[in-house]
Amino acid sequence: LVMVSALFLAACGGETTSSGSEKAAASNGEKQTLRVSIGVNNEHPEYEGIEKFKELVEAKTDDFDVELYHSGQIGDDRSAIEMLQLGSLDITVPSTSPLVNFIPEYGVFDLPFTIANEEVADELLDGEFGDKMITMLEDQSLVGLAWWENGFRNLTNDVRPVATVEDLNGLKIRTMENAIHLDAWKALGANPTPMAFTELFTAMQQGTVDGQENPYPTIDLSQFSEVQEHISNTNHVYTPFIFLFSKQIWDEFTPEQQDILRESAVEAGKYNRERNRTVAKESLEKLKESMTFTEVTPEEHERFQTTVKPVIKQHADSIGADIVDEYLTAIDEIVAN
Ligand code: KDG
Repeated sequence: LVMVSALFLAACGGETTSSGSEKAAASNGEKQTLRVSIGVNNEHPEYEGIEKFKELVEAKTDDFDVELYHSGQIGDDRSAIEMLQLGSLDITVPSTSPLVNFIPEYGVFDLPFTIANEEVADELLDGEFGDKMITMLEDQSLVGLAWWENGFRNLTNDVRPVATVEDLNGLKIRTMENAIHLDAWKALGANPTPMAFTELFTAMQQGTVDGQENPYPTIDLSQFSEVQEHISNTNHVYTPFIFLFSKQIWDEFTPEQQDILRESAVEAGKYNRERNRTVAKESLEKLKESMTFTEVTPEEHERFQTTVKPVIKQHADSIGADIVDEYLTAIDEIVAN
């Protein structure tokens, strides 16, 4: 895939590698190209976020030229993370879930029904707990600059309206490449398959899977209603986006350049969160017009929650019992205050 991506970049006129000498030249007045890759398309609030990042960086310095690539043109989340590790891509903003394949502790964010609302997410991620998770990236040759938002995930499918746990029985659900999501859907009685986001639309179109789960903006703006009939407000998990830089490339920048990049990633992240929340409301309204919307009642939500609870215990060891405890305690403290 790295080779394919390299060819793609060559065809686009981009540079295929970032050598040390080019980086050094950047601080000598030569522009350094920064490529940003995301999996969703250019209508998504995540793309609005990377546009904002580009605007901020380019307004603050002439050192960088920021190039934006959407729709997984360069690669899916997992491949993009690998390219960062190799220093062949500068920036990606993936869901945290595929990161679990590199850093098991990131699995805390995949534990279902643990974050109740966006305020809790913001406090958790922008506080000590979020900072601690960011420090774990370094060993994987990654630098985390900011928490952005993918959001609360909701289920769609093309078979039947889902109002109860029983309605999930046997549904073939695409999950992200993440063992916790996989086991959560198994516990609920569905038949889950992990798959990269870039393959999802075709898989639904061809009936390889019956359904998928994503936040409303992604469902709406990726035109999933063309291939999915039913949507339910399952709200089963909150997925953060994380703004990642290739450590190899990052380490070649001056502290001043690093400050500009970090500040811009944080500010663009605030904008991304704000837009994501507005767009989520608009997208839900649009989806209600093109799909059958089923409300999961509070009682039934509790049944979903009780049914998947064993998955937290099941995965505590693989994630790390201490970090799971810290995560749950941090949330309890936020909720109590
Ligand atoms: O740009 C982000 C996407 O690549 C991906 O993270 C979206 O949540 C997502 C999914 O379902 O894969």
